[in-house]
Amino acid sequence: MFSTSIKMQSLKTKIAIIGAGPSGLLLGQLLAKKGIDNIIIERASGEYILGRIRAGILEQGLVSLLAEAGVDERMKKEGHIHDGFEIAHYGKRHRIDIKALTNGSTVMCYGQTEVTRDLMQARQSIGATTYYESSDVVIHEQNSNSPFVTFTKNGIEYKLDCDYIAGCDGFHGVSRQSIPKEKRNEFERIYPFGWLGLLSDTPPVADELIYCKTKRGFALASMRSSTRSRYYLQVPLTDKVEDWSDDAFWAELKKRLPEDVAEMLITGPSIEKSIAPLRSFVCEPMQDGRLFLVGDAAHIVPPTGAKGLNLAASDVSTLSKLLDKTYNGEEPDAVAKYSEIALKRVWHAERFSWWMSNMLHEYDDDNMNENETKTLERFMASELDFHLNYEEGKKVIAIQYVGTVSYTHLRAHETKANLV
Ligand code: RFL
Ligand code: PHB
Repeated sequence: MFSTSIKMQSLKTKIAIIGAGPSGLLLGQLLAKKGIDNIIIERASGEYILGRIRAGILEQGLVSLLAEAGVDERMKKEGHIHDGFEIAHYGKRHRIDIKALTNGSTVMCYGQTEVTRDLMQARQSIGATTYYESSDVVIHEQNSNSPFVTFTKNGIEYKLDCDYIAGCDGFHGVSRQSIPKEKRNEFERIYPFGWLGLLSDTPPVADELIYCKTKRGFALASMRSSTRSRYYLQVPLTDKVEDWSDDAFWAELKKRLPEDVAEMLITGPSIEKSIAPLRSFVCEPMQDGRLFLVGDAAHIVPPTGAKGLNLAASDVSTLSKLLDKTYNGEEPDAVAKYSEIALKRVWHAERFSWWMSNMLHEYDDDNMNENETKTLERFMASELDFHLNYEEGKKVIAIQYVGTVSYTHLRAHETKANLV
């Protein structure tokens, strides 16, 4: 039994949110708009969070959600709408015209850093509370009617009483670990390579993203603006960032880009360089009593399909609607459906990201013999032939890239649950 120490400060809110990444901040903002008060507890400083370079591509569902949260003003001015992207297969460029192939859907190129900055500012302007640089965050009694969270900040211990807890604390957070192991069913695939990313203040090499499959490994040419580029290289898991000077990065990238594109590449000093491992991961269920897992706390996708942040936003959308129904008295037990509804979209995005990753990376898997490797290569070559050279195949990529399939699926489940 937990006993409150005399020094402990008591706090109270409706929703305790753990983590001030995009999931936590967006959930906080949407709930505040619905009049549901919440407090965010975050381990890192705001500055540290804004220094992490992550997603760059937002689906229309997320763009609409940012509008609903009232944080889309800067994105509308500074973001770039993309009507398509390219896949280069051993140097041959294929355009996926997402707008034409999906009856008008597009994606928004606007960095996660900027989305987070906009959400932080919006939270500050409504005067909602965030405890940055908190430590020892512990979740208590999520299966009772009075759950609470304890944490420490600046040497002061706090007890936060709440109705519900949203675990928005990413893959390495405490929320998922607070669900007893025997209640969790976890699915995982760790890929035998990582992505080395480089950010530079140089103009992007092309107007649209180019995903490159080459014999030397995968590469991606992406961007943040007309003056800022983001590039990635597939690297072995054993590589360290220190192994890669800027010069070595640019030289390798030039070899992986199609020749005519490489000729246009403008290089410059890196302003950030990091290696991210690739993983597919899902925790089922995404809730335990009054604790809900949201975003990367519940699932991870390899970045190849640009789905992680979009999936996190879809969780946030579903949870905020369910909490609204619960609080406005329409359906007091609505939140019980969260995991079931959210998981439908999760598995669609997991499958798409896994499939794109398999198709576009070079595998050097020690567990396969030479013949198995060659056979797999033939399968992947045929996958690419179908998906890059036939309209039907391109459409399959396009509708999943923009997210319409998974959203249609999610909407069907939300409709069934009376959410829309
Ligand atoms: P985050 O962003 O990890 O935030 C979690 C927050 O929780 C805090 N935290 C704690 N706070 C309190 N107590 C604790 N014990 C805590 N432990 C952790 C952390 O400090 C942090 O602030 O999770 P969130 O909010 O769910 O957001 C998920 C997204 O960040 C992630 O899915 C995307 O970045 C994935 N992703 C992409 N997604 C897209 O939709 N489109 C893309 O183009 C895209 N590109 C990418 C990506 C991820 C990448 N990396 C580095 C993994 C490209 C890359 C390279
Ligand atoms: C990025 O710009 O960081 C980015 C874009 C598309 C992806 C992954 C990452 O698929």
